[in-house]
Amino acid sequence: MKDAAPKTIYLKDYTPFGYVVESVHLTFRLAPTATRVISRIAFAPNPDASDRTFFLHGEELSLIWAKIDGQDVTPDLTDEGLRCTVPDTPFVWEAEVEISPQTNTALEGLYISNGMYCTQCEAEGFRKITYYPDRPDVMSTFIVRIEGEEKVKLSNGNPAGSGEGWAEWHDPWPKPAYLFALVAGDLVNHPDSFTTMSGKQVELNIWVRPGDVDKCAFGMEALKKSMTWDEEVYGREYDLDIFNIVAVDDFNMGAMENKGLNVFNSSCVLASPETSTDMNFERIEAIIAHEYFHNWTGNRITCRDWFQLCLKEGLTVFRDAQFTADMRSEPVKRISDVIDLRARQFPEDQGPLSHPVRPESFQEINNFYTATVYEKGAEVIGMLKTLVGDDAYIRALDLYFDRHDGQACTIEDWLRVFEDATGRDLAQFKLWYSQSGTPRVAVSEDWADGVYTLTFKQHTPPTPGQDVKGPKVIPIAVGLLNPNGDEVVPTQVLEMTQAEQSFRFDGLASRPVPSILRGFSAPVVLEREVSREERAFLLAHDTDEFNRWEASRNLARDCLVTMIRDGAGPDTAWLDGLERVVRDDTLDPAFRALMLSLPTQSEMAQVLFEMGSTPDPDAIWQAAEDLRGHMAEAWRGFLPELRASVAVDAPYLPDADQSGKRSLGSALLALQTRLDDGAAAQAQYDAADNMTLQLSALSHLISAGKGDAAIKAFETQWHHDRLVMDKWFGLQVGMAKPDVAVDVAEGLVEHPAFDMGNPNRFRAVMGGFAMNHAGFHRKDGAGYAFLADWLIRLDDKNPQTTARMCSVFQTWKRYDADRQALIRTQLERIKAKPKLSRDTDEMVSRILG
Ligand code: LYS
Repeated sequence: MKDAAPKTIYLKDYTPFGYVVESVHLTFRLAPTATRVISRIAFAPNPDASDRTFFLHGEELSLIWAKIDGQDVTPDLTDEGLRCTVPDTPFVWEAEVEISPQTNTALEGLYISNGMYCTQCEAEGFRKITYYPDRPDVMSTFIVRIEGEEKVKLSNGNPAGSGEGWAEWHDPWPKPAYLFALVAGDLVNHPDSFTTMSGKQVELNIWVRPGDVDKCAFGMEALKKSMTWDEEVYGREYDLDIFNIVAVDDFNMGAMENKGLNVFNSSCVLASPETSTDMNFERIEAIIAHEYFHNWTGNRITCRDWFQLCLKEGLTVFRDAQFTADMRSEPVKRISDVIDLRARQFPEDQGPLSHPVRPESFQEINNFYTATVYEKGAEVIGMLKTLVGDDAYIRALDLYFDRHDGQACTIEDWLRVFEDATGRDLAQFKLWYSQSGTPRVAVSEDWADGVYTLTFKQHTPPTPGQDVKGPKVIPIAVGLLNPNGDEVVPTQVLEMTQAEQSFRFDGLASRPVPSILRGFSAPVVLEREVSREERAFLLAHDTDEFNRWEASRNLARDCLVTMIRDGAGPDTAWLDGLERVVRDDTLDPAFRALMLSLPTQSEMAQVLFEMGSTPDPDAIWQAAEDLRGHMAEAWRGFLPELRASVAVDAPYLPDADQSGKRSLGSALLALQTRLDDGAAAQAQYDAADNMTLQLSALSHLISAGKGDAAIKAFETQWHHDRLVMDKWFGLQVGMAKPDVAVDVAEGLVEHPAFDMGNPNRFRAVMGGFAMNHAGFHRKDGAGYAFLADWLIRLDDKNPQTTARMCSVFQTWKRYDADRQALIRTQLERIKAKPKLSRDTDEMVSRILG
């Protein structure tokens, strides 16, 4: 809990710890409210450090005894740890502490979820397990002994013996404490094995509660594919005899890459066609890959301090995106990632929570597991790869693994391998790590005497703590089309380094149409006056799928803006162009489905705000409704037939091909539901034999106001399955009509299955509600008050999830003065809560600005 004044930690203050840890030996005597942890840690003075203060982190621990070299000592205890006088030669520290996993509702450290012991240590949870220098630059091998009656007892590394009531594990690879994990419970496994590229046999397991073992096969396949892919693409081999994955019901995030013992939110690993959607399958595949890839990018090479978080997360997101693109469709993955980046990272980067990819200060590091660190961090690596080229990228990565294996590194180390591998100076590129904010790139063009010139001007608006920013290196991928739609200049990457810069193209027969920022080659906002005709031309002819999609997206935005602001009708020329794409059966159905997805209401609010108008959530909602209604009417003649043409009549597979068809089918069904009062959706619901079809039908029925029967039937069918019920909770409030969304949310929290202690359930309702843009922003402020009530309630139990959920208020300055005042009242009410957690306090303070 918060001290008098929250402490800010700065990157510039980094100093190494005064001691190295040579080995760690831990014994756990498990008991729900009185687990004993006995530690024996060999320390030696660190020759690279000057400060010899011996401070060990420790929070919420009861110290039973402590010894140095076998002699009892009495350390000075504070709320944050202990200090002790120690010899100036190597010594052995021993201690016994007591902790209470049963009452640990923060889900950080050692806790109990559904009767099973598990841990979450990243970033700073290990200090809730025992006294330790809990910082990523302190690495050691670990021996762990677990004593308890639980059938299964797991920790990191390789098994090193077990007997009646005990098991021992030995992790030979030095690691920081944040990668420590322990799991114990009556679990069952889905086993398999993998032979690595050098012929080593690795035992693989997914551990779950009894009853879930039939939902592991897909995750296991994903794991084996990830292991093969990392060998083939990055030359990285697995390094232990065993790899365990455990599914846990109560978990604050998606998953965690603990060495040899990945712990997953059960929603991110358990899958079956009946209970999981295509999107769930794709996400599970990606998260399993992400955590597995961390074994090299994160574990073998870790971070020196938490400011370097993007070193492992940005890189690992980049790697898992490459993996998904290889397993599925590259353009579809790219477009989906950009949709996500704009929905989550852009608002963060352009609002009060804006921070650099490598932050320079924090109060609570858990608040920096953000879209900026992860997703913009990955974009930065994508740009680096674009700038140096594919071969040099691989050379740099090989050098990174050779040079830094076993080390705790920085962004400087990372950039230096690229400099050394390529001879390039990356000083200016490094601004991507230190400058916050989304750059805006204005484009103008000139055509004279057969020479076509593109001029770019870059500018990054001020963000908290950073008023003025210098120009960055921006790779801008450009292709040129002639007026017939033929590509006359294939994609080339223009390297922008100055505030303003021009690029010439000679020898063209006619004035070209440019396709700029192909593949979204940099995370910037492009500013260019483009006529509807030119966008429609690109929609029809661009060879770059991303920009083809982008052209339509921009037309959709323009169309919605004129509908909202000027009360105009829809842009029928765009809809004709869109119709041609949607009906073009030579195109991937998944791509066509993305073409049909309209900008979200929140995105439209941002668009309007940037144009200088105050967004009215109700008007935005109405315009989106009108547009969809118009599309349905205009396409009435071919909707059922087109939908039938993409129906899958083979047994269910969650692969790219089938899921693309279902996704297009669902987008078409959404429109059809507007014409037939839900008849087709109800028919799909009744016939569905997989969750994708069942849930898409349910969502269309709810948004048409015809969902009551299906909502009841769904509950009756699935009340026993917590992950499916999360969908049920989320969908009802997410798809509710705006005027009733608050009432729906209020009803759901009264449901006996609502459990605020379970992050998945809490997020299903509160996250689903906040996604209901017009419902959440209801004019009278009832939505804001409802959410604030629940954040205040959750804060005592689970600060991490509370703080994260506060970010739904980050865009508050977009809205009108009345709404801003209502939101401010709620933020101040949260801030005034007695004993507010450090996590929530930091978030609310930053949002208030
Ligand atoms: N490292 C984890 C990941 O794979 C997340 C840990 C979050 C800790 N608060 O992204």
